[in-house]
Amino acid sequence: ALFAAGLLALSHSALAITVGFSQVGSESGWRTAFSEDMKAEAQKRGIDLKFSDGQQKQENQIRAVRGFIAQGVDAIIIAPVVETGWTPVLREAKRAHIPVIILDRNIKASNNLYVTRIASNFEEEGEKVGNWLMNKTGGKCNIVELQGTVGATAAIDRAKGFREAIAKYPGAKIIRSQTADFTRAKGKEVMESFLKAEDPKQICALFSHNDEMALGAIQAIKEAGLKPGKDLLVVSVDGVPDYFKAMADGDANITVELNPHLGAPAYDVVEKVLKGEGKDIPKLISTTGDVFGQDTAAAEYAKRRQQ
Ligand code: GYE
Repeated sequence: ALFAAGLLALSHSALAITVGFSQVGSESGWRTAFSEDMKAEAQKRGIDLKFSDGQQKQENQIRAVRGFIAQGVDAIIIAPVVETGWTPVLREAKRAHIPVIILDRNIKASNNLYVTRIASNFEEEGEKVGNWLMNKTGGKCNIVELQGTVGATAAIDRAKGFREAIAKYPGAKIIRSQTADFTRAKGKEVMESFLKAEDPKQICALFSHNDEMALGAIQAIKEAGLKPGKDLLVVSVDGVPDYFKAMADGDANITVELNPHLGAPAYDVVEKVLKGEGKDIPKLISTTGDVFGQDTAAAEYAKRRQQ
């Protein structure tokens, strides 16, 4: 029986698909939800997942991908921190005949170096936030902006979409803008510096490129003796449970939801490609999320905290 069990384990591991996944890091609640989803979905499907956390450094990610190639994994998934600099390592994967799938942020590389990219439309998210804010303020608003990681698509495109939405309103101005690397700690720190550099009464709204930085900024706004969500509007992107709580408490105004459940669509692509059915997969599989506000925040928080 022991021998049979051993054989079974052997055949199982020999049959299992091995996937290497290079993740950006764990900078935000959205990111950790995404990592959890990748792990849970792999387990569900019996996929042997090799997970690597790049700690927001591209060189760590490139090293991880080279490691996956050396191990001879069946497929590689990359959630890239920044857009540029991927071509050499993607060429190495191609030479080793290992298919690569890109999740979330974009890369600047020839599209024959990867199968597909599965992502949300970040420009549209920025636009949705901008439209809501212009509607709310009648187009008159001094805005401070917390940007995401420099060189990351989520930062570049959210900034762009937001600017497009406010461009037609001469009374809307971005008076301060700085990166806080998508983290809560830096969000707090940079917001503190904004509040010192400007007369806080002159700031109408904070646009944060993600909820995590907004949550840090809310802390800073409170410590400065102001009411976030009232004295100063707070608008953001992601839809993490903590931010729904902040909206329910009146500390934040809106967010655009970003789906962290990328595991199922990503492994669907992997399985298709490995069966030789990858020919007609489009180069971009795109989704977009809805705007959520204070009215539904308590109910949404109750739903999401259990997940
Ligand atoms: O909004 C943020 C994260 O790349 C879209 O990265 C993603 C962003 C997300 O850490 O929370």
